[in-house]
Amino acid sequence: MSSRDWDVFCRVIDNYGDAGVCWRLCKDLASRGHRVRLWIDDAAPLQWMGPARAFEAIEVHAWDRADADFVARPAGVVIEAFGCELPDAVKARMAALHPAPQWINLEYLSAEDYVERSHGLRSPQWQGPAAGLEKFFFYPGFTRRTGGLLREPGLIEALDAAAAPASATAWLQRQGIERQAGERLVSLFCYENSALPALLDGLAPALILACPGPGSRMLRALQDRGTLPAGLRVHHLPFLAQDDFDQMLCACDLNLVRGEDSFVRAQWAGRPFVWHIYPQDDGAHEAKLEAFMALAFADMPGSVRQEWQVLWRTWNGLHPHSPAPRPLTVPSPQAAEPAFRQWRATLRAQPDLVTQLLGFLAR
Ligand code: TRH
Repeated sequence: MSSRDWDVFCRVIDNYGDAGVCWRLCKDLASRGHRVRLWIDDAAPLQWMGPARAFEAIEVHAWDRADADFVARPAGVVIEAFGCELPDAVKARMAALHPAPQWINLEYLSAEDYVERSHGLRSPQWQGPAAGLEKFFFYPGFTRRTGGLLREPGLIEALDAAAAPASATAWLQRQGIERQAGERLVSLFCYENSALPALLDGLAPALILACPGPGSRMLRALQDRGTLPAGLRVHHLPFLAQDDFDQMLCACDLNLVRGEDSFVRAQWAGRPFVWHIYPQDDGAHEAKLEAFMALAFADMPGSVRQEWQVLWRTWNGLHPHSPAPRPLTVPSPQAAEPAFRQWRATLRAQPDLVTQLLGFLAR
């Protein structure tokens, strides 16, 4: 596959998922020998997402310089991430070029039915600065008729090596984390979550690795008040580089993840996980959560499916398990591990997102 020129446009709506997904996409493309520019309105999180060497391979530009600085590259590819709406000047420069760059709108991830129907659809531009161009909708997803998931070459092998007990222990030691005998290791990355106290009641004995954010703040408040349930210890983490974040997911027995990118990486880690879906005001997240569970849990043994569905719904405050009963029953991660690994194997059998994107552009 010959290398290409890519321009990835990303606007950070809130949190870190928009930047996190785009940064992983850029790193994946660069690692396959492509030339990549990232236009982003808040590049600060990239500094901790790292690694530093990625900045040698990827040109990072300020979004608000795109009007002045963007030079369309013939036969290049422009990625408009998550419907971020390209600046007019960028569209005009694309339209003025022959051949024009290929234009892809990379969408948010969902397991809902509309994804298969909408993946690859064409959107001709009839008016405005992009008149005459067409863009295509590219939907990541979990099935063969979608654009797949970001999975850089060699990822699963690297994660399996990271999960080996000696590597996991060495990684924990490097972070200054000491696990005591018999403790479950649980990562926590979530939004504000009223079910957290109930979950904590059902988690002991455990060492919680708390990522920065609302979960960590709630735990600190409990610690300050001296009301952390017996048998729980907490290690508050700083922001980790994405590679370290992935390694942490591999080292844990149970991962509580959120949003889009950490949710995908938990699946690649192959450990039992619970997803805190990004809550939407109109409640659209409920159907999105159910669609994912319907797919991912379908082939799990009945008892595993049942227990984990209850936990996932309760963690997301969904009827009929809200408010969460205390203590919340946390099923055995060990018993569920084979089922989550099987789901990973199903996903792994599908081509990854960048491979699919390259195939789509070459069609
Ligand atoms: O930060 P998020 O809540 O982002 C969300 C989602 O993208 C959601 O779909 C979107 O609508 C909303 O933002 C606007 O969760 P997510 O997607 O897991 O992104 C977090 C990123 O940060 C991910 O790339 C992992 C990375 N990360 C690290 O690299 N190190 C860390 O220590 C932590 C806590 C996160």
